[in-house]
Amino acid sequence: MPYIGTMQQSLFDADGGKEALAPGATVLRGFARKRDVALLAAVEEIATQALFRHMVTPGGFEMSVAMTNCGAAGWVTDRTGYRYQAHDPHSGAPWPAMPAGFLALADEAATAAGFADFVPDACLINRYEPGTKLSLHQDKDEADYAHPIVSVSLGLPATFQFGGPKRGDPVRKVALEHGDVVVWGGPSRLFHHGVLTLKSGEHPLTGRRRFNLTLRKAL
Ligand code: MD3
Ligand code: FE
Repeated sequence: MPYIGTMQQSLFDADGGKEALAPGATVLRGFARKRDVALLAAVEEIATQALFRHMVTPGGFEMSVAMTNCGAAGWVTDRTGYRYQAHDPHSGAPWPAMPAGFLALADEAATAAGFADFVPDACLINRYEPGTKLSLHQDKDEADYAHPIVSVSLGLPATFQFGGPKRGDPVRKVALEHGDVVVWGGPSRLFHHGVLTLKSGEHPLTGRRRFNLTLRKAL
């Protein structure tokens, strides 16, 4: 077995394994767990420069999930629409740089799920508190859907829901816990998905919060 293959296998032995959710969609249970403290420290540092905020949808509703970004491009929404932009609209400054640890985790997870050479340029950071949710939607503001999306869950557990290419397609529920990583690509890249209302709880590293890092190649 080549060295890289052996290394991936040992990573799977150390964490919870790999589950196929749908064609192109893979859950890597516990894949980010051994880096949880460093990932959360990086989120905290990013949030000192680009504050978490509740953005407004084009329809005029304030999102219950608080968001910030790092990387060359950040996802934003306001009354004029959804888009990626290089500057934080709150401060006017460029988004904080993507930490090297985010890039490494994204590439390792994508590789483990069968997507080579994934180099994200955008990381949306979502912060959930009990009572908050993310309604069913598609991620379609990126330039090229051939790239996968890597999602990292930290803190309180959540129930993730995902459907299919059409809004009315049946929806499946998946429990996502601290350290779980999901890679979405190929046929499932444009599937509808969302997060059910977060239940209250207490996590030793994040308290009453869940963070989700969504690593994307947006530009
Ligand atoms: C399925 N975030 O920020 S990540 C989002 O947990 C978003 O905060 C959720 O959906 C969260 O847009 C879920 C999981 C995810 C991300 C992208 C997908 C699932 C996806 C793209 C296609 C299909
Ligand atoms: Fe999404």
